[in-house]
Amino acid sequence: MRTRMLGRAALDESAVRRDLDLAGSFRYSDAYSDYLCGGPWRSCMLWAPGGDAGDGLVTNYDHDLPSGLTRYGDQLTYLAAVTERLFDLDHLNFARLAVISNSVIIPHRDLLELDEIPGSRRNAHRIHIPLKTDDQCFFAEDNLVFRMGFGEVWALDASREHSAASFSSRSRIHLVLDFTDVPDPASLVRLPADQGSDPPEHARPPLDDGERDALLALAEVIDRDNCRDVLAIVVKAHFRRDGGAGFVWTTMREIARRSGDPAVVGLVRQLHDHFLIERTA
Ligand code: YCP
Ligand code: CO
Repeated sequence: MRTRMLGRAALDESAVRRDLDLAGSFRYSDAYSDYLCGGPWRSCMLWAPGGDAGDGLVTNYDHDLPSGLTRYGDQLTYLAAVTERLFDLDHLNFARLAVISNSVIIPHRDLLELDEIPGSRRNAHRIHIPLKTDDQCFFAEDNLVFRMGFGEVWALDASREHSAASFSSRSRIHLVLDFTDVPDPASLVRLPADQGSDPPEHARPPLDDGERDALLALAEVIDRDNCRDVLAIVVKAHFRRDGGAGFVWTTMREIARRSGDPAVVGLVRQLHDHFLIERTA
């Protein structure tokens, strides 16, 4: 499956703003912030297995329990009503607010750490609805970069390589929902089927040879201490220039190789494997 826009949630902007103002006083988790370079990934559970907001790490919830509204979700009456109106709550595991600003997400695949959870209970389908965003916020799936607009309902394939960027100091806030597996994911959402569309590409100029050489010259400065800083530069470049399929991790591996430093080669391999291939938590 590829990421698709399923339709629009027809949100009342002032009602959303009221809920988000209130949510400003909630306690957020910094779980998963190691996926980012820059500001943290802050999240707040509105629905979760057992109904407790918990610590935000999906693997720390008892997936045998039915999902319930948390004490935070309970206060956001408009967003809770929208969620109930639009989605099949029987298969909802988590609904959370996810907030980023001035940050990029390292290209990764999700769900890798959920192997231990029984197939029928673990997250399998993800939906994003932007509640606050701007034109300096981008999402990327493989080598496609696009924007998600306010109120749009996006079905993501989180098992594909994806990434996001906020080049803005204003908070980007998405409602992110995770559902268990069902034969037909379209059945999770109550929206007219004909509203859907593929992501409209945000066209980036091709990365030219000079720019590529400049990035590869980071081999001269990369070390164990600044490896993630170099990764941040390469991920940011991915949102501004089209460097071709697999650009971020190919470039990182080549920078590491050219550095001639086995510690850097090992660290980049470890990061790559953690974000794309295998992880336990
Ligand atoms: C995402 N994946 O792709 C999230 C961010 C880590 C897991 C945090 O939006
Ligand atoms: Co992800």
